[in-house]
Amino acid sequence: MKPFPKDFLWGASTSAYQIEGAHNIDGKGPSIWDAFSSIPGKIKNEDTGQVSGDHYHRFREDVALMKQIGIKVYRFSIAWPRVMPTGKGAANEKGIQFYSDLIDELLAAGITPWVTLYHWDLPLALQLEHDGWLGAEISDLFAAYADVCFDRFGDRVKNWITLNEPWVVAILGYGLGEFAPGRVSHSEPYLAGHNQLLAHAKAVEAYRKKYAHQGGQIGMANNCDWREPLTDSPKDQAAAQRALEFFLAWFADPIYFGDYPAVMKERLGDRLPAFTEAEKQMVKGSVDYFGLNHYTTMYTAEATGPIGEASMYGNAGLADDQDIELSLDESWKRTTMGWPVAPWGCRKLLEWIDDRYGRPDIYITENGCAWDDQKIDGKVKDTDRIEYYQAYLQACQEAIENGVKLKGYFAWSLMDNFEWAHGYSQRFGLVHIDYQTLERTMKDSAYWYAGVVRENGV
Ligand code: PNW
Repeated sequence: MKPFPKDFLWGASTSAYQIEGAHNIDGKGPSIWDAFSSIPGKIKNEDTGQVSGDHYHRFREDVALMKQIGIKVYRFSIAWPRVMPTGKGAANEKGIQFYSDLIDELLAAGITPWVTLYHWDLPLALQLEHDGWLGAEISDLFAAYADVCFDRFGDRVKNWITLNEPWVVAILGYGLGEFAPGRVSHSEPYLAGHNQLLAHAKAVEAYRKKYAHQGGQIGMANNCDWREPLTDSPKDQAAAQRALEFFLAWFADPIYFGDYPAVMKERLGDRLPAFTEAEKQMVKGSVDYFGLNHYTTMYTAEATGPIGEASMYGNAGLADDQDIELSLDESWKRTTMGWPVAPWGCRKLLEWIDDRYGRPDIYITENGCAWDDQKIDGKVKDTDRIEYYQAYLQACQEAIENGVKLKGYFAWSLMDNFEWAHGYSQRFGLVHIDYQTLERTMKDSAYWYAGVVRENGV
């Protein structure tokens, strides 16, 4: 593999509910994921995040592992209900202390924190009292919470991500009911998306107005798969473009251009809320960089009949709103999530973003894969994961050579964790966690990754 630019950032990501455990101690309030995972049938094997990797108690050990791998930047999220148990009002000092200690531990290890403010664990009280992301108050409540985080951590945290994957929250949380809060609707996703954009923009406005002296940067992490036209017919090409606009441009167009894509307005009508002029101005320009979570690729065609099975997967979105039909090539290797390994799609997506949004600085804030662990002689052989990372990093390298301003890459994930509705059945980590004993084992992929980081001289 060709070397990356000298100042390229190498990191790994996690999120609070997926690794912390300690779900009800030191004053933490319940989140919608605590509630959702207590409902029978929602999570594979009835797993919950109550203990998970117990990172809350073992974070010093985990930071030492990061140092060993050579990771230079670490992306984690703050659990809103740990910092504000009911989502508003006074901060919970023990929750603040935990994140403060984690940040200090990272800095002492020479690791730069990248902090996500919202990775899906909404305080349950806000769901019950304010209708979660559907409520008119949620954007102000989020901005007030964000303000507390900037105030308490911003002296040491210089890289912020407001929201993780608003698309997933909207589609899987409010459209397909697969994630918390488990709602099923064809209109709520677009309202939940709208309120997330406003929440993001209000938090960024507060950061820029009150905390400019901290000298940090702020953005959002959007997820998008690549959509490759099934054939080169104009219809399929238009379908693939439309699918990308319903996926990524849904959130990125308001941020870069001040409004939703025309195709969404046309097709959704009243189901897509409209921004006021003042809101357009506030949302436009509300990021300092483009954060991208990317995992996979699917073929896309214009739908010719009823939407088929592949398009019913969560990652199609509401396919009938888009008139698209997804498919895959049976020869493609697929991870245990069922997601195709198609690194060329990563390069094409980076180039699509580069082109559409005027060559922004891009950070891949998540990329990775789930594979079952094969333990051999007490070590985890991780050949498939190494191959995936090699291929996707190669694709990133090609994008950079083609002029894309890709500035950094975060592997998902640092350690095995609670994979949402899949519970502990899907293993994304560079580090293996044995959930019986909570022991950590390094995987081959972690050593390989450490090698790549070293080769690039950071
Ligand atoms: C992301 N989809 O979730 C999240 O940011 C992580 O918390 C998660 O563990 C990781 O990717 C792996 O799943 C996604 O259906 C969930 O397209 C679903 C989709 C995409 C991303």
